[in-house]
Amino acid sequence: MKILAANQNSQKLPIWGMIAINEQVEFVTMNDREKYLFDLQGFLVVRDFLSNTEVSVLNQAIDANPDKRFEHPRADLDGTPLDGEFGPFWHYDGMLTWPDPWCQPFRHLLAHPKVIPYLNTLLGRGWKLDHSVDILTATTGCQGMGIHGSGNVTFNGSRFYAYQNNRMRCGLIVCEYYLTDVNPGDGGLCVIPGSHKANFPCPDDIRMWETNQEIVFNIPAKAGDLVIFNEATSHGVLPWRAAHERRVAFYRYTPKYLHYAGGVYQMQMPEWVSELTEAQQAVLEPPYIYNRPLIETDGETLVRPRREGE
Ligand SMILES: O=C(O)CCC(=O)C(=O)O
Repeated sequence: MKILAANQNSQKLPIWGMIAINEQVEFVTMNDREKYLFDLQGFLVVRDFLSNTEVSVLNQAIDANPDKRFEHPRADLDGTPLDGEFGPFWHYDGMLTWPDPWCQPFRHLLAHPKVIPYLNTLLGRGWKLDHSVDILTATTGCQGMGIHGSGNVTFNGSRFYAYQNNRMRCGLIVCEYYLTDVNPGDGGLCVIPGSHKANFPCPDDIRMWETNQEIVFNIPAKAGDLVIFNEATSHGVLPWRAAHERRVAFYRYTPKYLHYAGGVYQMQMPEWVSELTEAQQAVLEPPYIYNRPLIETDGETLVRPRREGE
């Protein structure tokens, strides 16, 4: 583990754009094309994010734990094109505490070195896992889910999109790792591109995919691709029509000062957390600002500035 005091970070960062936040440090950000696309669309597809080995180890872990699978309740979508035979997904949860070695590939994704520039750019340095990690799977006949997430219609401090002083900021970000292919027309995750900036409410018949289907984009991507979207971007799920199983790993992150998922917050970390790297542990810290451990772009080094970039 390496811990640097603020301002001692003289590491030369090799790639992409750099941005100084509160004049303290420079860090690697998303590149200009990615910033343009995310700002424009409210989501981004990062192709080939995971290696074939990473995808296959994640899938092996899921295959080895069929007893952890449970069905999401079927919603009453009668008469809408979103309906299907089963609920929208089968979930798996608790992956971070699955017995070794099955927990490892999920722990690895918590602070994956390649995801750091994205989370730093969209949330500011210092971000945390929010909600527990989820695996969503679907088989032919799974129903969809209504489009939700309402842009700028009302200010919502927990799921917003803001752009100011050359920085993008989001309240809640979803990193959705595709573990099987999604081809055009298969179904699964859909978005209304640009809706993170919407000022008017989405009409119910669009939310239920009954009209204006042409504005709803079902994101095709390959196993190993990463889709990042803002929870404020209107998104939903289209019924799964492909013969193969849909599988995605769902990691939600919030800025270091925000906690979304409710419940009684426990300040005591469970024992298993001590098995993680210090960077992975930093992602599980509760919301606070002062002296928070921030992860450098190598995915290992921690810095603890008094405050930065909120
Ligand atoms: O299945 C997906 O990709 C999106 C799921 C979703 O939006 C939700 O669970 O709220």
